[in-house]
Amino acid sequence: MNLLPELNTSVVEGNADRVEELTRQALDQGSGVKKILDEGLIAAMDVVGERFEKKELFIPEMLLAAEAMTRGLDLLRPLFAESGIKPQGTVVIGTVEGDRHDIGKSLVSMMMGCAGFRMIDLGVDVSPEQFVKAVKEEGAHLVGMSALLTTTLPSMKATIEALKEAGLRDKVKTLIGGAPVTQKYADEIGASGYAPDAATGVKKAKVLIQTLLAGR
Ligand code: B1M
Repeated sequence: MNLLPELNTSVVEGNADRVEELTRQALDQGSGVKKILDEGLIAAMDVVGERFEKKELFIPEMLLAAEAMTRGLDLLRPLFAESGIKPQGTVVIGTVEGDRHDIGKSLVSMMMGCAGFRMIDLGVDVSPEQFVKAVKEEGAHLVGMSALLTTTLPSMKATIEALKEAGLRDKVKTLIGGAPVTQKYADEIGASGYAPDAATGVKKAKVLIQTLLAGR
């Protein structure tokens, strides 16, 4: 019996226990990791992203779906290396210095992780120096920054400046988001991209990393 359609629906519905159960069963049945990931999990998050864009579901449902998917992903992650699935790129993400708002950043981080990126989540109140250090240590392709306070927007600019000073600006792309952030602000501070929501963030991250890798 093909369990993947039900796995897909369970992710969309945010039923984490069922997702864990079905992922285990699908693995036991011999469905490949990549098939489970693509058809069961990632396809479901595409549905969630589309419904969110159409305002058919909202943040709480999106968080539940992301948590449910993470439960399935946790079972698959150890098997990725054996299956030859390569991460799409490494993303260092955090809420910028002075800002402790966590929910939006974590949602973006989870969705990017679900989309196949290797995520280094630095948490909240992350200083420019911490971002720079993590980019160097992890060989990141993208720095994702979140800010919810107008008072912490300048920390995004400071981080981009710090990346430039460390000689990393051409080696890494930057993506910013959060309620007070706009495309105009991204352009002003020289960020590579801006995303108004998590689903767009995933799409932009893919494009930015592809552009970076094409230029190397
Ligand atoms: Co605070 N807070 N808060 N808060 N808080 C806001 C942001 C505020 C707008 C409320 C208000 O006054 N109406 C206001 C900011 C005003 C301003 O600067 N213009 C505010 C304030 C003032 C404060 C304090 C200063 C209050 C105080 O202590 N006097 C204080 C600051 C603490 C600090 O950070 N140093 C504070 C504290 C808190 C709590 C701790 C109580 C709590 C945070 C809990 C937590 O995160 N664990 C909190 C909350 C919950 C909020 C509101 C109510 C909700 C924020 C949220 O989680 N939204 C918020 C009001 C609001 O936004 N309606 C408010 C849901 C989340 C999923 O959305 O984070 O926007 P969001 O993320 C979205 C997109 O923006 C985007 O994708 C996400 C999903 O679609 N996105 C990205 C976000 N990051 C991205 C990164 C990307 C791409 C997309 O790429 C990397």
